[in-house]
Amino acid sequence: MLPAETIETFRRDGAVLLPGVISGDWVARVREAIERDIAEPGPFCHGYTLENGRRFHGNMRIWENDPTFHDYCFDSPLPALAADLMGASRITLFYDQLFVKEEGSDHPTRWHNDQPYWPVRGRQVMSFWLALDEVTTDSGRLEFVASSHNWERWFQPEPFAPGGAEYERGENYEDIPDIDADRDAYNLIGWDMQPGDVIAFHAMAVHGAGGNHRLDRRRRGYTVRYCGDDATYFGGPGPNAGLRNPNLNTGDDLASDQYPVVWTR
Ligand SMILES: O=C(O)CCC(=O)C(=O)O
Repeated sequence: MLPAETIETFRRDGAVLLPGVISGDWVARVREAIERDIAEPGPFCHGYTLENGRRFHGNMRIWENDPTFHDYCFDSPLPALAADLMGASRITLFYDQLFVKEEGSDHPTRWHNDQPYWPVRGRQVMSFWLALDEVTTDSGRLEFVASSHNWERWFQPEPFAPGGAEYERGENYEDIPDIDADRDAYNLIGWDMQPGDVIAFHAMAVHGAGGNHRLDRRRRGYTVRYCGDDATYFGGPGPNAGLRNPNLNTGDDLASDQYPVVWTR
């Protein structure tokens, strides 16, 4: 489905822009579902109000309760694209997550890599971040440290905002360097985006995002995380409690009600 060059870029850099891969129809449906979620967030909501009164709405595992998010995770082009990018023969849905920076919600998203936050091990683990608005530097576009997915460095999860989820110290996890203090030392990549554009990125890719400094535009992002053939459950210390699966043990195959198989070759 994808040009070989796109797959090569994903594997080399750990992140690649997929322009316009999500149709206007999906964008409209996901936007409506986001409003439903904001009005009635479920148990995994991690939204908060900033000191300036502006709102950041975040939530996860929302496909489990909303038919539109469910259908997007299962039936959009994403599972097949994940298989292509990772070279996988089977795709499980790990979970989905919303990142809505309302106008003036200027808190940056801290630099991190995702997999230390997650109870999953393996190399075939990735995400797709969908833009639901035009995204520019001043509205909080994502940035990645190119090729950091190959560093094999597990950075300690920390709360994304004061009062956010706390994390146990993971075994062999280290503190993230201050990337903003030394930006020239890193090969940073990022893209302005239009609604329907998606960034595909590896779960070990170091990334962050600016705040939304614009007062005339929201920055709605919706991310879906998928795993491929070599991913297994991890029950040890470090990851987010809300993503754990009480029915699995370390080393188990992920396929389960919580992490359903959504695509097979
Ligand atoms: O949208 C953001 O600000 C952060 C997104 C992110 O970290 C992710 O999708 O893993």
